[in-house]
Amino acid sequence: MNYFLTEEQEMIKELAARIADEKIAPVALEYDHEGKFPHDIMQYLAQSDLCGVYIEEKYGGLGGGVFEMALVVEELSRACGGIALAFAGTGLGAFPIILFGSEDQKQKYLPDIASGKKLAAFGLTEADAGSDAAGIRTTAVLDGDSYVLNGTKQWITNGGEADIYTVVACTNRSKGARGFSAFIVEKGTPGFSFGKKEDKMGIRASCTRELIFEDCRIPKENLLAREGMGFIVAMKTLDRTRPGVAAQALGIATGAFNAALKYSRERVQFGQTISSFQAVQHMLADMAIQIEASRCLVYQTCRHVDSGAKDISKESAMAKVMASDTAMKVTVDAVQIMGGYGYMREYPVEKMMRDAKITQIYEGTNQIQRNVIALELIKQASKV
Ligand code: COS
Repeated sequence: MNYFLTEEQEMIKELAARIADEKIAPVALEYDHEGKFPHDIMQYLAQSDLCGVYIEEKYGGLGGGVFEMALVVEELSRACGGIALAFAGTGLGAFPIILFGSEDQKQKYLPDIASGKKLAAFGLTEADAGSDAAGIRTTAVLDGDSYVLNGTKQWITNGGEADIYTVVACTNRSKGARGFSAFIVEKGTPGFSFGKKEDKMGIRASCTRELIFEDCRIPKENLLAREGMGFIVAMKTLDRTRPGVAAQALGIATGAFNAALKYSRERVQFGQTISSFQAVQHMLADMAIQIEASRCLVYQTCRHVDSGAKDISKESAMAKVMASDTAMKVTVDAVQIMGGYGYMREYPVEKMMRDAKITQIYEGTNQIQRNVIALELIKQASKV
């Protein structure tokens, strides 16, 4: 299918594809089994100028947007959804600064992210605040020229590996969702430490840790936007990064499909390759249909978001649901086509099936996405 990418987008996609095939695919299983963080792959991305594809040129990026970020995430995820997350998680941490940072904050933080010198992370989730993002308990209290942070963020992608954290905390509990504020916190700030590295089902090359704030004093200038804007910062960020999760799911699905197709043309049973059996052919056809339909929605959603459209929550949620449900279905079917080999840890599809699962869960479960979609549909209908 011709997606009419610009010359620059084609170049970005090809560069990312080359890194995926030459650098990631050969080590994906090792990194997964050992839970190894991909510092070396991030170096390759940095050398190829891909770390800043979604950052404005004046801050050292390539000047693209959500679409360019998604193209990189998709290609990397084809080889390993976990390794791709070091890049995508940095995007999630960077978007609050891109969207709401002051000129000084952008000048200070974005060039290092764009060059790949520093990784970023986003801290919203807490033990008792997952889907209910407004349930966060971490506090930030203004004291002179500093905010003092106390609380613990849970399951933070790139936790411990990132240098720059955008964190949402409560500055006025009585105001509910309007009582939150977002901050930039640098690694190494006294009172800021990390919990244990989580042992996960999938995306094991990605590092997931707690962020612990104990009387952590950060300069007042590290407030993003204004006090009380933290929930909006989080929601508007997620509206722009959920297509990235969709792209990750799309990449994982594509990787699994490619492996299953290749295997079906090599595996001989009853004297013929299993690709000659209609039962297998129909599975392959269904997988391809779902992947292509997801790609159409993900790419068009990215374009819609990058166009500056105001209403993007519904489309962004739709892309995430569609692509992540597809990734789960396609990876399960890839394991089925590959049978006993598919189930073994020395073949890649077992890992892809484990990696796919998180895309239905993080950055808002698919149940939450369906809530967002339905509420938006009802809101739009009531305007007619
Ligand atoms: N863009 C701009 N503003 C938004 C918004 C969006 N996408 N979504 C909500 N808001 C605004 C609302 O308009 C409302 O503003 P007012 O106070 O002016 O009315 C405010 O934010 C609160 O919104 P709402 O009442 O809808 O908040 P809820 O507590 O009901 O939560 C959901 C809404 C469930 C959508 C939100 O909590 C959510 O996205 N949860 C999932 C969180 C998530 O993705 N976690 C993963 C962590 S990051 S890996």
